[in-house]
Amino acid sequence: MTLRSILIHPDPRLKKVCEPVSAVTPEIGALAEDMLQTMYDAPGIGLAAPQVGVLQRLFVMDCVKDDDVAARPMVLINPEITWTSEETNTYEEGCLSIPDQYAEVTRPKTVRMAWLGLDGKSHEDEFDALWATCAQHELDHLNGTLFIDHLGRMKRQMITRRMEKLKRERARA
Ligand code: K2U
Ligand code: ZN
Repeated sequence: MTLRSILIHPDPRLKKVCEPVSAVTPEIGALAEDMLQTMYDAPGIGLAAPQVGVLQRLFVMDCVKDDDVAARPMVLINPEITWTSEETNTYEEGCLSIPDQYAEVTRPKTVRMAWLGLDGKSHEDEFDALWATCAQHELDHLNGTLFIDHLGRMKRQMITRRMEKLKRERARA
């Protein structure tokens, strides 16, 4: 297991539409394990492959936040939304690629998703509340969309300028 570096916006790799995973190989399994450990270390409740520089369609998530509840790490390969609720939910989102910036994003409250598991089998399940928000946030990443792309232009530009400043400061350090 290796902790991976997380790309920081703006980065062209975060704006690319990722390629489907062609086969669930041991390398994909190792990448998923690295992504889960990188996510827990951040800490975060989701992480998409392009955030660690791998432009393939997979993400990990574990939205269990209560330490007294067993963790529920999930690996979703080639995920697709198969249904969304009419009802929406507004959540103050953040992103590990846009550190310390938060803004409200409205998304469907419940989604059904289909994906390929590390077991090579097809799965389909329904996600609600924070799980639904996280899954949609991660799927956005696979399509080169960041949560700031759901904001107005001024707010998006302000956050992008802050990240450009952060990256300049990190480069000098
Ligand atoms: O993709 C990522 O950058 C990880 C995201 C996932 C996420 C964003 C917004 C809402 C839900 C999930 C986060 O940075 S993980 C950090 C976090 C932790 C608890 C609640 C919200 C965000
Ligand atoms: Zn994110």
